[in-house]
Amino acid sequence: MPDLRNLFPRNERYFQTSVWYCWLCQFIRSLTFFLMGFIGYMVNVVFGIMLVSGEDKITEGLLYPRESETREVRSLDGVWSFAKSDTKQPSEGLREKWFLKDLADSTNVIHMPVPSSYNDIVEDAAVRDHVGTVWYERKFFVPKSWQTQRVWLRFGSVHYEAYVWINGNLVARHSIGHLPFETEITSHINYAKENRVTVLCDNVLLQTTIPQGKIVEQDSDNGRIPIQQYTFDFFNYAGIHRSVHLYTTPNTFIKEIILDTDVDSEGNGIVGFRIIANNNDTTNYAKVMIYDRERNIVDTQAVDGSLTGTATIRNVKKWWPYLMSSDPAYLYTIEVKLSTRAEENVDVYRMKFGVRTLKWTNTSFLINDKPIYFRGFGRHEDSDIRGKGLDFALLTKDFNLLRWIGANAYRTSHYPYSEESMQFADEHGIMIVDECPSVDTDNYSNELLLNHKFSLEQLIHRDRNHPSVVMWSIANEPRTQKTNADQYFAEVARYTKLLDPSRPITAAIAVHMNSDELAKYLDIISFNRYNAWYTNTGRLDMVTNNVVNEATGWHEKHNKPVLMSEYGADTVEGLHMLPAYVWSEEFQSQQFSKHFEAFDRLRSSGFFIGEFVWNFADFKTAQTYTRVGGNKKGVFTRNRQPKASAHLLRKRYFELASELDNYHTLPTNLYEYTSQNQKQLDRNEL
Ligand code: GCB
Repeated sequence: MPDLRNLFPRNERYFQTSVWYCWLCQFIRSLTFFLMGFIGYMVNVVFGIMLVSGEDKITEGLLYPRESETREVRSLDGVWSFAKSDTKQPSEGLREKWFLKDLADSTNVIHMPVPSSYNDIVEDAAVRDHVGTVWYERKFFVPKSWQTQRVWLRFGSVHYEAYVWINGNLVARHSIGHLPFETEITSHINYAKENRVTVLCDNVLLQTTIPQGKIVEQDSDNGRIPIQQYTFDFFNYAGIHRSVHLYTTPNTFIKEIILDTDVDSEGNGIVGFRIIANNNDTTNYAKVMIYDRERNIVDTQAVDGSLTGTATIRNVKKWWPYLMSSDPAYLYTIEVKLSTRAEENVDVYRMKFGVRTLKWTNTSFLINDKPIYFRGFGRHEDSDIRGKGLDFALLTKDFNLLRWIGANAYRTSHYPYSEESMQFADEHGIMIVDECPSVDTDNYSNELLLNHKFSLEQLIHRDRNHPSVVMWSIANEPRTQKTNADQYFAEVARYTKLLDPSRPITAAIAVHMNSDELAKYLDIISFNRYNAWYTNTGRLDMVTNNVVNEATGWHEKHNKPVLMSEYGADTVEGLHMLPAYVWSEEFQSQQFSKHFEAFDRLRSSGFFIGEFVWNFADFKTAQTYTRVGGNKKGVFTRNRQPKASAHLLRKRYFELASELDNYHTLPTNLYEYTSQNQKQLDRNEL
């Protein structure tokens, strides 16, 4: 159980003393940092000291909450009470123990929806731009029947750091947003009375958090205030971003299920499974049933001891990506019934899974032995009002749009997306490049390395059973030209491959290939480049050759498959300019088209495996003069309406499906009728 004495939020120190004293402290701190940095640098240079890996943390449990004959699930989503701390006193609520009574008895509260970011819910810039802690609270009852069960409290994600109390008892603490955590609360629950859950959420990002940020103090009209700085290009939304669940398990329960699927030479599916029960008792035994989509039993296995076994699916229907097969995204269900010596079927858990193979070479990446060509997007979890809050209407709409446009993949730029979205990807056949939350990685330190590795460990633990996940991305645009980047990423890559050797690893690199120290550790090289936007702005005649040369250079240097993980142009919907001019819809379409030419040239050279537009939809960023209402590189607006480029991209993605994946049932409205002659030309091209 965490110790309350360690709980004071990380930015409190800025306000414990008077201003001049702070200046003095800061001067001394800066001097110390400078000296330490200098000494550290000398140590690195002279002795070549390496970053050490330290202690690796291991996640346990966290099966997605699902009902069964032995489990009940209750949602705690809804409207919670909410209070923002005074920015200058982020620990006030802790000192005054607000968690011991109703939040409204300690401070002013307002209504706050869960799940949602809190930033855009109220009309107050102080909430939107808040730095530090906020409080959430709600009440709930649990039925008496739960008294004989274990009761768990599970959060899909609280950004960035969370402390959770049940009826005044601290039950959980978790760092790193975008990832789930849970805790058993059986002994803290009142079964006959009302219960209270209180959450403290801290959004502060430091140089050792994932992603990194920095708190600086600045003068304002209201005195000195902390400002959160970060280099990444999306708004640091915060709050309880994903669903909160209460669920029950029996006393002895299934804690984890780990799957490892393959296809044998006769086309049978091989499903390796490992079941972990909480009691680790070797007298446990389990029955494992595999069902096909039509609910027919296709294999049954009985295991005991280590609860490890292999099921076989005759003539397996493989999981294929969207448009790569006439029956994509085929999912089976595994049903696990755990028994103990004392009781049969104590716990039952079911989950869907797919069977597919992944292989990669120096030039290609294969799914079910067929080369993959990614037609995809970089995305964000972002929308108006909700920020990064999970929203099923939005999720469903986004997957409908992905299918409408003919995409077969996206990267979870730049952090793990919701578990529900991973389930959607499995169901829709969308391949996922699954990214951990490390963005613009810099100022390498041991603590950062531990957190970075922990973020990957939590991500892989959460997503390892999803057939849609085909690759891990270990960072976005890390500063891989800097001192220590080499040792740091050698360790991150080693650790990721150790956790999951069945998938290739990548990172989206923006550093020039001559100074980069990371690509050598990757299986697949992804690069981000904004030709005609950040470089040679407006020059549509300086795109195609540059893209071809850069991709070819990466392949020649490292002899690995290459994909372009970001390209694009900010575009204000409704702005039209001829000839094409930056920010106009014409410019975005023409800039895409220049990339398409490059991609087609690259495809014929054999090592180029995919294209990911930046971005699926417009999204909010920190306020800056380079952004008009946020980043406008979306192919869709923030409200998910298509810009002109969406129609162009749709044609290309379906044409590629037709050319590469023999998918010929194209949407009838792909080409609008213009003339008999044109229609003929379009058809001939396919
Ligand atoms: C990038 C980043 C992405 C930004 C994008 C841009 O390279 O990876 O997070 O949003 O550029 O539009 O500047």
